[in-house]
Amino acid sequence: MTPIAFRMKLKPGHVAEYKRRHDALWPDLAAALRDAGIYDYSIFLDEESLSLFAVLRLTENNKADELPKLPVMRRWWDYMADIMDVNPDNSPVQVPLPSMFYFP
Ligand code: RM4
Repeated sequence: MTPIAFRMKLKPGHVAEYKRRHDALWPDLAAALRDAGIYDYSIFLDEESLSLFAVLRLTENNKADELPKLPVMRRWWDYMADIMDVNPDNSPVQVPLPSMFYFP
């Protein structure tokens, strides 16, 4: 499937901590992402704006819509809420990014 992308936002002063937490991604979260059909998932940082650009692919019959219901996803979002812009339920504020170019 073609990649999809969205933008999130890091709070100031937490670049190293954001990287550290993702370098140590919980194995049960990695398994949940994989089981939901997510693969080839990257997050890039714009150091100037602190925007985080997530790019990922989804398998054809993915269950990504069900991820927010999983306790491990909720635990991760609670854990990340101190260093990212989040919604009232601690899910990250995500802005979809429409594709403008694709060179497979
Ligand atoms: C991000 C954010 C996303 C999650 C990744 C692994 O910081 O919490 O929702 O998919 O981590």
